[in-house]
Amino acid sequence: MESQEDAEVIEELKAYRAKDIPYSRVLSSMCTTPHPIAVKAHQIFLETNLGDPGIFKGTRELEGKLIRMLGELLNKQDAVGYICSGGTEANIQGIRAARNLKRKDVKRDANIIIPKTAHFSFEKIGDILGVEIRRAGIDEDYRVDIGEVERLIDSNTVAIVGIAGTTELGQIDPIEDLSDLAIESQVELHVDAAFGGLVIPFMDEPYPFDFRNDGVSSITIDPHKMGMATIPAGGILYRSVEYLQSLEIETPYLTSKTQFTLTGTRPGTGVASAYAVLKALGFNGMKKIVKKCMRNTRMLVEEMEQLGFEPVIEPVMNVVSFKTEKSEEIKRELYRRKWVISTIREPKAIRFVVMPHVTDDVIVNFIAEFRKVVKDI
Ligand code: 0PR
Repeated sequence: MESQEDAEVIEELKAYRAKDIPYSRVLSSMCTTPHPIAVKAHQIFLETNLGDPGIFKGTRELEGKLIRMLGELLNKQDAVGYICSGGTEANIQGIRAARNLKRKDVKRDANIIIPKTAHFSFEKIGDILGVEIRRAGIDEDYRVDIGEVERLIDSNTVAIVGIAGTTELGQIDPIEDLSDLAIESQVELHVDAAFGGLVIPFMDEPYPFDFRNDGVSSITIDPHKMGMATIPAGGILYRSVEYLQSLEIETPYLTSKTQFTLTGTRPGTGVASAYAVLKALGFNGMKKIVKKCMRNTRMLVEEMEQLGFEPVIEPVMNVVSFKTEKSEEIKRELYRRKWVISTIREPKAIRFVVMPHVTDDVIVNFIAEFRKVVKDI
């Protein structure tokens, strides 16, 4: 039986948790309610620590199996990598490996070229790794301008970056062209598919953003976004083992002799929950989820167009932004009414991510409230 003290702590925790906004009112998040099978898997792996894989041999084996599954999805069955804390860590490790491989001796003065539309995690990368971040402009469809990337490359460039599913618009950069450019210029190409990695392969006409392009060196792909895994579960995959080796440090007193991960202690829960979702749903199950999200995205677009709002670009995936000069006021007023949406930098627009929890009921409820807000503003 639960002691009096335990019961009191649990009550206290529940009171804090009740202050959180439920996902049914959140249209701004790239995370979602974990799939029920993910929750079950998470519970089984609660005490696992992949930081000491000699102890958690089974968990380590499962991680290998998940990496092979993701590799297969990204069209390279023998890709290597690991499950990390999220897209930020995956991007850090992608760029760190590129820098280490290209700069074996002198690590100073390296630079990378990223699209202007890249996620803010690249700001942290510049700061942590000390690489110069050069930003390339975009074309009228909000894809990176290849000509500008080419002009920015010089002898100190270690990597160029393409985004498959930009945070603000869900757009996909021309990865095929970036791949050709990377090969020609002898630089690495890191693809940030933190969001799109578990969307694009399940779309009706999937864009080839992955290892099929010979120039692609590493890919970020996060199960804790569209993979419906429990948080934290990010993924970094590399074309070959040299990239991992370039990250290795010695761990003399552990069950393993070296470590290539950024964090030491790391959970096996993300591995188990991500694996469980992909295995239980399979390719067709994931396809159905993505199809529903795309259908709901179109439903949201139709409703918003009826209210006079125009999307910045026709949605490519389940992320869509609508132009409005009053983006900040709208976001603030909706938040006051306990609805969460986000805004984007350029152009002024309000942004929605139509995750699996954004069902047609959620959209109907949201639009009813949104109508009132735009009338008042
Ligand atoms: N790369 C891309 C393309 C991303 O969109 C994100 C996160 C990352 C990398 C970084 O991933 P982690 O946050 O896992 O390190 N994009 C979301 C965003 O900025 C993250 C997010 C998720 C924000 C849920 C809010 C939220 O409620 O929108």
